[in-house]
Amino acid sequence: MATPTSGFTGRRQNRGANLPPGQYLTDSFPVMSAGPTPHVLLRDWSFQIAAGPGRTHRWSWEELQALPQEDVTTDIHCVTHWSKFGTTWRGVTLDTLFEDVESDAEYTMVHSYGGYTTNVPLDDLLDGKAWLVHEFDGEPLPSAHGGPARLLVPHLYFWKSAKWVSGIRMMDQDLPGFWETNGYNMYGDPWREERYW
Ligand SMILES: Nc1nc2c(c(=O)[nH]1)N[C@H]1C(S)=C(S)[C@@H](COP(=O)(O)O)O[C@H]1N2
Ligand SMILES: [Mo]
Repeated sequence: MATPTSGFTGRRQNRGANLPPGQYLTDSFPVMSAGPTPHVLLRDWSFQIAAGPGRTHRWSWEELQALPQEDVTTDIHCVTHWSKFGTTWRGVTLDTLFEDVESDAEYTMVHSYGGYTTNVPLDDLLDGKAWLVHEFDGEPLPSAHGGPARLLVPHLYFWKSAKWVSGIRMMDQDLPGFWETNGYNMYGDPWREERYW
């Protein structure tokens, strides 16, 4: 099983090797939002995976909390060139949420409260590569950073980690989300500097 910790410990001596090209390191945590912060009451909150007609999987806040939780320590990389090392989160791996989802679709659109969208290939959400997180640094995730819950896909640029996430829709073809429509890369690998197209 893949470890939820992406190896922060022991790499500190060689910080440069963990910094993707064109990035600089910051200890602060910038807030990057394309619009106003939506506020969702926990009793109204739900997360759904839409795999097709009649195949929608939905979790309430209580149901999410009842699932196995993982602590994740990972580096994050924003397309605006800042990177932050060793961020700590708590949440549910997408592998758990996709366990009972049956679909042949290879692409997904991630949706947020407030209307933000971003496209991510299904493979990039599975096998220990993505989480639905609701804690940062041992505290409930602040709303500015996507609380009550956001997606965390740390191996891609951080715009793929949708804040205030509301659900995932399976797609047969790769369609652009909000930033991708506005010139950002369809995939967004920081190690290949896939910033724009
Ligand atoms: N819903 C939503 N999610 C979003 C964004 C946004 O504007 N709306 N911005 C993205 C971008 S460009 C980045 S870099 C990160 C920023 O997350 P942060 O504000 O916690 O640093 O969130 C991503 N997720
Ligand atoms: Mo970003």
